[in-house]
Amino acid sequence: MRRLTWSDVTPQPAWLNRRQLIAGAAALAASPALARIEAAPSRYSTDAKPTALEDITSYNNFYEFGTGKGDPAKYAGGLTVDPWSVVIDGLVDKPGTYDLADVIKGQPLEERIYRFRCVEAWAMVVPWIGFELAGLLNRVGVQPSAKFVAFETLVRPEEMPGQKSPFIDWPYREGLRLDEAMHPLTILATGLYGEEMPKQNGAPIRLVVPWKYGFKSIKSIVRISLVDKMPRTTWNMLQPSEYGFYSNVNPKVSHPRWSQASERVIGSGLFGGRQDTLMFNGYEAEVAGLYSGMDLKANY
Ligand SMILES: Nc1nc2c(c(=O)[nH]1)N[C@H]1C(S)=C(S)[C@@H](COP(=O)(O)O)O[C@H]1N2
Ligand SMILES: [Mo]
Repeated sequence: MRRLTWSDVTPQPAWLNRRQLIAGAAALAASPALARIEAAPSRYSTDAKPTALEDITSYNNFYEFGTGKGDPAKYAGGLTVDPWSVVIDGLVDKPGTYDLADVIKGQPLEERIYRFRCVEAWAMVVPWIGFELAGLLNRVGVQPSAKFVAFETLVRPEEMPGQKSPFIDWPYREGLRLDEAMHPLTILATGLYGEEMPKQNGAPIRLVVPWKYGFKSIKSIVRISLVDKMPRTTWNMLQPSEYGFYSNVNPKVSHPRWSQASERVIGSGLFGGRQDTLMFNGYEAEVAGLYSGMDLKANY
């Protein structure tokens, strides 16, 4: 049986233009109906089995659409993702408002099959399509005084019903230290399972930082700012004692209200389906060096 892809559940006209943009006209011309996003496989991909598309697109955290796991799939369909632009500002040589096509232009798309670990202690494996954030940052020219990268999600309460709640001081914000942002594992994802990004997963462009808890991987990005001070971030603003700026996956540092030593595998059924949490979510060999000499308990 053919694997169900996003195009099976999205009416074709809705994704055709976007695919043209993301995949390029050539790929589209070759096979109009069946074209997938052209993306090279990556040596950074895990060989763990990807979570089913149905689970990846129905069990979500995207508080702009509500706090329930099913709310994003229910309400994100109304989000307009075309046109879309991203402001890149702060300590960069080429600040500006970039159309999405321009953000993606020239960046080599890869399939990155990454482990994905929410701070709530559930885990998935997601076959993202994206490109290294470093590629974009190098293109706009990071100035030597920049130390951090700050990200913001769209604010559009007419289309994002969850934004009517003042629970979060919108926009949703996230941030990385510059070396974390420049790390080759850090990507901007524009799709998954070989198709354009489902809206509930952060269309049209989101961050993915696989060694950190999922809330760092901010969705539907409209602003990227290079700054010299550690930026304010949404979950840290809400509950600083529970959610640190770093939020690296760490089985030895418990959340104040639950252990992080093991995780529930999404899609593995109601019973069982737990596995040990891996240091840096399994990316220790690649990223531990970013934190050498740092106390990971103090810098949670
Ligand atoms: N803008 C925005 N980005 C967000 C969130 C959110 O509520 N709003 N939730 C975060 C959390 S807690 C997780 S676990 C992941 C979930 O991504 P997924 O739904 O694609 O699995 O998105 C993160 N990015
Ligand atoms: Mo999360």
